[in-house]
Amino acid sequence: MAEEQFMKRAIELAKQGVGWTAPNPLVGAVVVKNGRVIGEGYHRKYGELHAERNALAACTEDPAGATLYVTLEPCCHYGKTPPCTEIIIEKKIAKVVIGSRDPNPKVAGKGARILREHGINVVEDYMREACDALNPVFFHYITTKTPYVVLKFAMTLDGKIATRTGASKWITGEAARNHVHQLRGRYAGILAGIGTVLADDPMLNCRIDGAHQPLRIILDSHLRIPMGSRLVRSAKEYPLLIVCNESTRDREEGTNRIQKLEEAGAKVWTLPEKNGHPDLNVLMQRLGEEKIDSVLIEGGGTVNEAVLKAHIVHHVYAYIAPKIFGGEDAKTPVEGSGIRLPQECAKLRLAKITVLLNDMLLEYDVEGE
Ligand code: AOF
Ligand code: ZN
Repeated sequence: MAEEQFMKRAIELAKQGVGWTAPNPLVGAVVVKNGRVIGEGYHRKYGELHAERNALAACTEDPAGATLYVTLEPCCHYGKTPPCTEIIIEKKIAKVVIGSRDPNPKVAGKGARILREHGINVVEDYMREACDALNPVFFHYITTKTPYVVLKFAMTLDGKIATRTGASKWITGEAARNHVHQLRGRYAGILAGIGTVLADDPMLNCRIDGAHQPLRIILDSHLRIPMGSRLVRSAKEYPLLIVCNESTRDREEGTNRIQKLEEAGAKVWTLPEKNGHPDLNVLMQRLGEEKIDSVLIEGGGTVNEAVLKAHIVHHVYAYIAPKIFGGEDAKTPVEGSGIRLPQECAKLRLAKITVLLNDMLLEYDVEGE
């Protein structure tokens, strides 16, 4: 196998951890001796062994003198697990080929240095771009301690998210809708506004067997969420967080509602307000403290406008269906008052185009966020 194949394999292995490693990275590792793979591993779940240790433990023969391909720089700190550098040295690995650099301040170049100090041949930045693509969430979270925020919407070719009567089932086809469930299994939290809840009574869970279930976060300034909604009724089964204004809690009826929601299994956060709604920047800080490293926004136009205005969005998924609804009253992905001048808008860079049967998925990175 060519060298590239070994790192490609490590990347494939890393992906098997999708949804389960948050807020830690996706990492894969392959041990190669005499041109043959003798061990493979990946980071399976937050708090469990790192990829390197799993790969070394899985070796079918003594890895002394072998090369380790790993998608992320090995760690050198005592965290939930002992440093990977230690086991690499102990097992007498001769060469370590690293994809991504680790921006975790506890590692950040020290892992590679320690290996070199022990006479190991270290190659850095090997297929770095492909390895970096595994972990935009981790790279953002470990350096900012706030979640990586992804905005998702589905619209018709003429930019509508519903018809003029508000009907929205369905805009995209089945392949695109399945894709959304994959996203829900990938991100730690999923956020929507109370408007969407009242209009659609959604579940906002991931309907893929065995997938990770995201924390369902509802922006609900005045606690209007019905106790009979599917979200509240399923709160003991799928985690639910309702975010309201501090002033809502301070009213007597608010206190009662919070108590009832908590009894139903939901968590309720009361946050300081900004423009009459929970301050989104404070929310992001709080979610970060709770180890929520990523949030998928499935908001509806009001929430979408609010998150864009708060400059908290890092990536956009826009599904475009081959339909034209028309109608000046038909809703669009971003409501509110909008911006005044073209140069005031967020700068998006086209990152990827995917065809999903008859629909298109356009992905963008938000620059400077
Ligand atoms: C992982 N899995 O395969 C690698 C990681 O809290 P700990 O002890 O699990 O350490 C987490 C840090 O270790 C993480 O932030 C990253 O810098 C480094 N590498 N982490 O969870 C892995 N290789
Ligand atoms: Zn490690």
